[in-house]
Amino acid sequence: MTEKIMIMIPTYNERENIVRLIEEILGILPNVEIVVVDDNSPDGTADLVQGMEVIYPWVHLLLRHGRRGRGLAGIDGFRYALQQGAEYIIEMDADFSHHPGYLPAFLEAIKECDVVLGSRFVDGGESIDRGLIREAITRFAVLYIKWVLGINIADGTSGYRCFRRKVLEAIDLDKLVSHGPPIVQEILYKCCLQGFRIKEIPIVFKDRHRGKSSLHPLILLDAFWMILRLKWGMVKR
Ligand SMILES: Nc1nc2c(ncn2[C@@H]2O[C@H](COP(=O)(O)OP(=O)(O)OP(=O)(O)O)[C@@H](O)[C@H]2O)c(=O)[nH]1
Ligand SMILES: [Mg+2]
Repeated sequence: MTEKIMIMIPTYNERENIVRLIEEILGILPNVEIVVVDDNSPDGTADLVQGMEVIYPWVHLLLRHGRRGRGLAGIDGFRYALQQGAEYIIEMDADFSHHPGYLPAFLEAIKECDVVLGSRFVDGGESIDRGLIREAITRFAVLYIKWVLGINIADGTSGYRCFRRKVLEAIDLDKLVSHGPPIVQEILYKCCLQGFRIKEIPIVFKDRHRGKSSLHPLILLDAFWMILRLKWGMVKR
C-alpha cells in the first residue's frame, strides 16, 4: 500500500501502555503514522508521547484541553487524520486489548471493503482474561446493539477498526454527537445506514493488564441510552 495509513489512539491515563504500544506498532508496520489523542491525562501520558515525537517524526500528539471524552477525542483524531491526507485510518485502544499484531490483517481486509471491524464474535475471535461480569455486559451489549439498531454486526462494541477515507468523509464528523464511548456505535450505525461494505475479522481481545479502566456504571447506562437515541433519530445525521 502506498497511500498514507494513520493509526488513531485515544488515551486517558495510559502512561503504562503507550510507549510500548507505539514501539510495537512501528515494529510491525514501520510505514504508518500514529496520532495519539490525549485529554491532558493527569498521569502525564502526553509527556511520554512528546518524547516519542522527537524520536519518530511520524508519531504525533494531539493534546486536548477542556471537556474530555472518548468520543470527542476520536472525532478530533479522525479530523486530524483526514487533514493529514490519510487514505486508511485505523482506530485502536491503547491498553493492548486491541493487539497490534492484527494490524496487517486489517490492511489486507480493507482492500475488499470500506470498513473492517476486529470482532470477538466471529469464528476465530474470542475474549480472554475478562471477568464474568464484564463478559456478560459485553455479550448483552452486542445483542442490544444488533436488536435496537437492527444491524447484522457480530461485534458492535468493537472500537478496533479500519476505515477508508471516503467513509469518514461521508459520515460527517461535525454532526456526531457522542462525547463518550458510544461514538463507536454512532459511527458504526452511520456506516450501516449509508451502505458501506463492512467486514469483520477475528481478534482475540484481552482485558487490560496495565493502567486503570475509565469505565463506570454511569458511562454504561449512558451508552445504552445513546443507542436508543440513535435509533429514534434523536441525533442528527
Ligand atoms: N482521549 C481520551 N481517551 C479516552 C477517554 N476515555 C477512554 N479513553 C481511551 O479510550 C480507549 C478505551 O478506553 P478503556 O478505558 O480501555 O475502555 P474499555 O476498553 O471499555 O474498558 P477497560 O479496558 O476495562 O478499561 C483507551 O485507549 C483509553 O485510554 C477520554 O476521556 N479521552
Ligand atoms: Mg480497554
